[in-house]
Amino acid sequence: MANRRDFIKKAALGSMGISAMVSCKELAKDDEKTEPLLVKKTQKPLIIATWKHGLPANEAAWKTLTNGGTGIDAVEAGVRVPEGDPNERSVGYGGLPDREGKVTLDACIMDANSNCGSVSFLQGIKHPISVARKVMEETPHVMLSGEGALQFALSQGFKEENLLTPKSEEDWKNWLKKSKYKPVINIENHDTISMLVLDDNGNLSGACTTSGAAWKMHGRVGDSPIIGAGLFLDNEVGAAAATGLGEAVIRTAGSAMVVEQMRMGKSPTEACKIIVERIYNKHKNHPDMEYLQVGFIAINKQGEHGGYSLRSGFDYAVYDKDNGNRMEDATYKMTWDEK
Ligand code: SD4
Repeated sequence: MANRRDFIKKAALGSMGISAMVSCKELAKDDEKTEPLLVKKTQKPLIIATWKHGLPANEAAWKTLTNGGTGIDAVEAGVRVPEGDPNERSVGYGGLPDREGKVTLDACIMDANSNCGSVSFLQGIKHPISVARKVMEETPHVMLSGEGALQFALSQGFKEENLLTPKSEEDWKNWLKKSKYKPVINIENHDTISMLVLDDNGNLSGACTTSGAAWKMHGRVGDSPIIGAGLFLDNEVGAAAATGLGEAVIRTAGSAMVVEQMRMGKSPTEACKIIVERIYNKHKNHPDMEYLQVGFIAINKQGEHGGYSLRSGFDYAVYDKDNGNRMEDATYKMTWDEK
């Protein structure tokens, strides 16, 4: 544990030399597990996105921004990359299905004016994020679900298609043999993409999209389409997004709370850490604890970014002008061996 933490610390310190501005802050001294959390500041624009599929997603978002697109154009273009990739088994086309073999998708999007749109339990549409954007721009509502979301998507010209790839179908049939439900995040390759952008004008945008927990009950909706849970931003303060077990993030209004911590002056990493600690405290005696993983990413208006997860293994992609596109390890509370 110490070694990995040292590694993370050193890796982060190593990047200090090339970062535009970096400072170091200590958190509460009474927390033995606390490590110095770096405040990483970069030039605008800045894009961050969860997990390794964040790298190609960031590329697409960066291209959109630098070709004159808005922050919303960028986050939509970015997360559409893993949505359309059949090899990404946790987002959009090729995502692992529920226990009935249906791929059901959740997504949401939010702009700097607090406009937002969301779809949940949507089936048969490859790019739920683009439907969420249409909900935001073309309807008086924030959220459409299930059959209604599908009807709306079709009315907007989206094409219905089979999202269950042969590989996902095979995995589902194998799972059916035991039918054991255990949504182990970042082990079962079950990773939502959440993306946050701070554009050249200092405005924030965010998007989040997923096929949700593999083998979930039919009809289950996670945190990812819920504004305030899977994604939240306040253009006066900052933006945050979640990955991990959605039930735990919903129970704690996770992303909204991270933004509120930043409003109270915490750095993005500190803010994420405080809410992860809260989730841990509320779940340490909960049956979900055995496989619980939750991670947050956050950026603030000053161009600082950070991430923090309950358990090891969470990383996120960061793209800025100075350092290009790269992965950063999130700091974490505990390893998978720790209770
Ligand atoms: C969900 N939060 O549906 C999503 C899943 C996820 O990394 O983020 N996995 O609960």
